[in-house]
Amino acid sequence: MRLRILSTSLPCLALLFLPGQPRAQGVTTGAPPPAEKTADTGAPATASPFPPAFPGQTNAPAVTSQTRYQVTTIASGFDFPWAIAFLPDRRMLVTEKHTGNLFIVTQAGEKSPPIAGLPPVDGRDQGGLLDVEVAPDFATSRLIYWTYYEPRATGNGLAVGRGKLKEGAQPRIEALRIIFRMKPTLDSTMHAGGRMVFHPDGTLFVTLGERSILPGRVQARQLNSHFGKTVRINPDGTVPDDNPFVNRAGARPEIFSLGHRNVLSAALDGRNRLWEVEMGPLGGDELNLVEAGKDYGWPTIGYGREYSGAPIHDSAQGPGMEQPVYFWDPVIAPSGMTIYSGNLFPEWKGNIFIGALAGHALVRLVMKNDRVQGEERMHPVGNARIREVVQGPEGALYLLTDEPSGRLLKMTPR
Ligand SMILES: [Ca+2]
Repeated sequence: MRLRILSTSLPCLALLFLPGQPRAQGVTTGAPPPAEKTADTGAPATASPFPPAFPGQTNAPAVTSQTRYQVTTIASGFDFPWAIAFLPDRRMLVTEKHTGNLFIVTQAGEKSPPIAGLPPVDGRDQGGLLDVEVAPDFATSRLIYWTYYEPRATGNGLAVGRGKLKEGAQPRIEALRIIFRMKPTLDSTMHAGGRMVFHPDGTLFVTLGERSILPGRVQARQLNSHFGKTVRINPDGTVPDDNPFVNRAGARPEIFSLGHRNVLSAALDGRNRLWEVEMGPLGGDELNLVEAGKDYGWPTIGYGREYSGAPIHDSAQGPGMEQPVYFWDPVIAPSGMTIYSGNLFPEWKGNIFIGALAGHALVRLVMKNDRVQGEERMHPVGNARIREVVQGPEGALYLLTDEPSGRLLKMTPR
């Protein structure tokens, strides 16, 4: 038991917090499939002990964008920034993970003082201040939303705060409310999840990790726990009456989907369907099309193994559990995600962009009929890890780098 707990958390730490850490190599236990080349790394794909369920579920053909782009730095000096959200006038909100600071940044790179009035965060490891979103009705409500690891008397847990943004020389949050708290409380600084997506139907999706440690992991498919779930709530924290488990005795009614490990990427496509990428074990990062009431299988099924090399699953498939649209082996260590719908880069329409902590890459997926047709590893920021990618209102791609003096960058056509 203890060995398994250590094996799940410590290698994650190494992967996530040591800059320049080499990618975890394939392991020698089990019977890996024959080594193949992945998109552009040349690394053998030998970690997964299971073959894909269908052709193209992993290791898609490498593609190369024909579009030329340039990358400009808008601002820098952010202490491990995590997320970007756009105000209606194209200024940005930028979070810093460990400090819990939230800034307003102009397109010219002017940075406000940290916004006052946010609640304290547990900023250790993978916790802290994570995602930020601007209310769809911000012009009238002035509301913004953020996710954070909340310190609690007996541990911690992800929470969603909201408040009115009051601007001025010292911007601040007024009318603070905590609209959601992940339950139960447990003490873990890992696998927080924390991405938010507003749906046009007015609801808010929030992704919740399973906490990494075994007492949390085993709850990922249990409906009485928020761990390892996507939840769907109204902007005031109440539960939509058409959520899939509202009439299930013992189920937490906020749950929308279950069986996730650590979803760090979430975005809507052109049909307003929810896509997520989750940080998996070794050889098991997953892209999922997430639908109401569905079970994505963690920790019962999956394609990876522990970072120690130990097996996790008896099978990669099981009754009543969904297959990922795609999995990565070797892993990419996903961060932010956007599905491109802008006009600045016509070639990229409908492509899924995912920030990758491993390999300093921006992953571009070319999709067809909800399958990955091609994959590109772009390297727009050189030797830095990408923590966030989001499409701006004008169709540019905005990035954050994951480093002590993190940068806010913009990709535009060249
Ligand atoms: Ca899964």
